[in-house]
Amino acid sequence: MTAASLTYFRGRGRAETTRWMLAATGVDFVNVPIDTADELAALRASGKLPFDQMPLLEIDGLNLSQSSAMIRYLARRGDLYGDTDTDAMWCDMVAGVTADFAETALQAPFKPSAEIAIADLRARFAKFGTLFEARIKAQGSGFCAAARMTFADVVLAEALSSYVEWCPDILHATPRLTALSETVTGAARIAAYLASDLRYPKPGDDYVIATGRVLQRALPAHMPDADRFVV
Ligand SMILES: N[C@@H](CCC(=O)N[C@@H](CS)C(=O)NCC(=O)O)C(=O)O
Repeated sequence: MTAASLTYFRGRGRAETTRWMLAATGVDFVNVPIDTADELAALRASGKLPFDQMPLLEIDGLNLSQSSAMIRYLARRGDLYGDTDTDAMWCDMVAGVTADFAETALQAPFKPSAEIAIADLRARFAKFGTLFEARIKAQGSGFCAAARMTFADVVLAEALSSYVEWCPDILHATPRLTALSETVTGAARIAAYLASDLRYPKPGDDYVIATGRVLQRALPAHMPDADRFVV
């Protein structure tokens, strides 16, 4: 029996940290893709979206909104929030800055060119990469928030995976980040997720166009007929 379902565009986006956390905590799930404005309207009419936004995570009889709430719910449920209040505080701090850091990767496919996206990612990594490295060193466990893996490591590794997809050499001077990333992506459940059909590919123009079609909003200005879905 499926334990959870995750409703979102047919792609990674703001649902991807939740997918990694579902995998990390051993929850079977299905992706429920929303491909059209009518499907989104029906979802909104269902009353399952308290703030009208996707992603939607259905689990344990609950309808969860906000990816930050999803990852924390799963962290508590799956014992990935550390062991002490101090661990939890570090989890929240690192997960918070990781969300800021990840935003550049989320925006990358919407940029006018790969060169611009890569320049943005490199600039963002130049700001945060050594700070993450220092945090892992200070923690002393090889992880970023506690003596064992937490959800902060999972979401950090998820963000790094996107940076590496765009900039394969970007971790070359940050050995602790590299090791953390390898530990998380090598964990059996996450490795199985990444190799599965549940894992969507690196987002490209098709994904950007799909988000515009579903949300009926303008595409990035560099795209032809950018207002094609605006009603
Ligand atoms: N902070 C939220 C952002 C959710 C969000 O912006 N979702 C977009 C799609 S990626 C959406 O549903 N937009 C439609 C709307 O806001 O009405 C999260 O991480 O879950």
